[in-house]
Amino acid sequence: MTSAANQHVAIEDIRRVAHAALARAGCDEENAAAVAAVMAASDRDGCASHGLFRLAGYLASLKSGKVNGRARPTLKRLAPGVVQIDGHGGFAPLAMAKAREALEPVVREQGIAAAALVNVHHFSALWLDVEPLVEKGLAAMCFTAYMPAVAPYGGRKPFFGTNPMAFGWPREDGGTMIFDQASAAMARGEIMIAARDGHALPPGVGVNADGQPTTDPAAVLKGAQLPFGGYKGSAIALMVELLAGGLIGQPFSVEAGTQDNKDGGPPRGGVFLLAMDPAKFGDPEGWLAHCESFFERYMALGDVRLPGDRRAKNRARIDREGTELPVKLWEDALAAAGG
Ligand code: NDP
Ligand code: PYC
Repeated sequence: MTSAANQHVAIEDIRRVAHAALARAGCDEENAAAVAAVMAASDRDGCASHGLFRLAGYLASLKSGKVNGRARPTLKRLAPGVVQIDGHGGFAPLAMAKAREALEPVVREQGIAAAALVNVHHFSALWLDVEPLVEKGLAAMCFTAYMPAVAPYGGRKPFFGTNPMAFGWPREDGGTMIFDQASAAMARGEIMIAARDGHALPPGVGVNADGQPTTDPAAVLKGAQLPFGGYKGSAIALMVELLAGGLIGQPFSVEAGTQDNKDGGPPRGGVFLLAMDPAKFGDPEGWLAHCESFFERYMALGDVRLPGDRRAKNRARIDREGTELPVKLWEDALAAAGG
């Protein structure tokens, strides 16, 4: 049912309007198509925090000149199993596509390979980055840093980015198991939506500017987010900084925050993508059936589900039925697209 403040919109219309708005703000056709596709896919899978909600940030970064909407990523082989994709200051989706294309044959031959994406602006959900590889039977992991948003365990001031990681495992018949999670207790986009909609946060998501625990999303956005799971999530956030920053010669979140012009869009930084061919790790004939039997035993536990199952269910339904967007969000997008 459509609520008074919401508008029912088809996913194809989200993609089309986002594409037109990006093109109008300076993206060339290829970049506009790639970025619009990731926003539409997020709304399609029920991840509003990385869907059309992000259009304003993408447009702001084009308008401020921080991001080059016409950038063409280039590729360099750094080592037999390592490719570097330079995004030349563009949004990440085209560079991600080039990275996956370059990695696949190397992984099939060597069993494992990694891509270092540099000078990109990443603003999307990460399952989209690994899913095309996982659908082709490869396991893949992806990591990126952000700007200071999360206090390390024991601290009270932002230092880590929200630092997401995705891990994807291939299932039979081209299926996937993909988890994709911020190392913050909650993605910043979810907190921004809670602030917009006037919802309180669950306890443990963040602290205010004085370092005091709060469930007020606006206060957390001015204060600091907390890692998930205390010191364990804090350690994951630390690892993401080192993989997506230190390892590949890209800024840590604290550095990206200093360099960023604060236009509301994504900072410039790196993405680390690792892919593996399970058929090359010692059980070439048996790994798939072995893992499927593991998933069967997991599901037989009863009150459990696999990560990604909610998205998969959303995808089938929202693709068919469309989604609800706040009227203002949709009207702003239409206006940005030229009406
Ligand atoms: P969530 O906490 O909503 O979900 C994290 C993962 O846990 C998902 O894979 C989800 O699967 C799974 N999950 C949730 N509930 C269960 C359950 N009951 N049983 C099993 N698995 C479960 O995500 P976050 O808020 O941490 O992140 C949201 C998005 O924000 C991500 O897509 C992330 O990539 C993006 N992000 C992007 C950043 C960037 O810099 N580009 C920075 C930070 C976040 P399912 O989806 O099926 O529910
Ligand atoms: O939701 O934390 C977030 C986020 C940061 C960059 C893109 N999304």
